[in-house]
Amino acid sequence: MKTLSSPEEFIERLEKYRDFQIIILVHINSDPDSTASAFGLQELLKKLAFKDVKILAPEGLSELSKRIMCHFNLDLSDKFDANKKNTLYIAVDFSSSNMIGSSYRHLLSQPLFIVDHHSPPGDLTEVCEACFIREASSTVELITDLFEVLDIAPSSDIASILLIGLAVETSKFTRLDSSVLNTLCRLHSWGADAKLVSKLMDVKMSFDERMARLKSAQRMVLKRVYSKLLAFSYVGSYHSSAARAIQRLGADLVAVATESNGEVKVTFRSTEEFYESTRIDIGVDICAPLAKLLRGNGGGHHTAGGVSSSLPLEDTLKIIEYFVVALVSRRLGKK
Ligand SMILES: [Mn+2]
Repeated sequence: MKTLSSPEEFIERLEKYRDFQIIILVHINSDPDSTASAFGLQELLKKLAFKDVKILAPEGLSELSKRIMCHFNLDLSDKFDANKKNTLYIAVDFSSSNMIGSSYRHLLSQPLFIVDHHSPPGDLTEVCEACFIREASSTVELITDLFEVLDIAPSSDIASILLIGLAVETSKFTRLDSSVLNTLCRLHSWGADAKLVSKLMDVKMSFDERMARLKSAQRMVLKRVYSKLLAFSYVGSYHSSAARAIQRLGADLVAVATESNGEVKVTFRSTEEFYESTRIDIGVDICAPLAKLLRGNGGGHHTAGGVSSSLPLEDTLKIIEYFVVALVSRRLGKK
């Protein structure tokens, strides 16, 4: 693995690929962090006079990402040649191969760069040419770092898009730290339009999403371990949204599973308070070991993450519940 923590080095490595076709890849159901980071990076590379820089969203964008693109009149219709010899891929906001559908994984055998904020780093970091990875609230923060070190200002539209990505990833700045604040100041100085955050983020939830949230609450298994409330559930779709909903109901940690096209996925969330009092990092302590147990992939950061599982939904849920309850009991039992 060639992990680079410095943005300067990352840019330096890119120089070698100046004459390549560069394709920025976003993850499945690209969220505003991934989408904003891709457009930010595309603009930065164009300003650095890289000529051929395109964005590829192999498996679509989230509803909110679509809204952002529509508002700014952006599209992803750029034609690119998947067989072109000299192609460099840059994965933004993911470093695990399960974040891109199996029919596109072959693309990753080409030279690959990664910009990502998830930990622990995923399997793609083993095969990439270079990766700029640091723990941060969002990939937007890392893209902002790149503009900053190069002393290049993004357009005000890109600054606004990055701001929305940051707002979504920090739940409208409820997870605020000095690094987020610093990024906010920079985006503000580049002309980001703060009013757009509420305008674009306040989307009425669809009937199906509300149904999924309510069903997940209805099916929830609740466990109390010392003073912690742990919730486990499953839904047919919108599992991330359902996890957020159960967290808002009052759970300290929540896991919601879903099964689609024969693949089982689980999303985890915990509160900042849960992390502070248990030091259980969802990415490191839950998703990474569970990925092995479930023969899948996984990753995340300290209060959010996900795993895929090769086991049936019911077995997956049992293992997760057992694993998480035991982990929390051990951590808190020692205190
Ligand atoms: Mn992200």
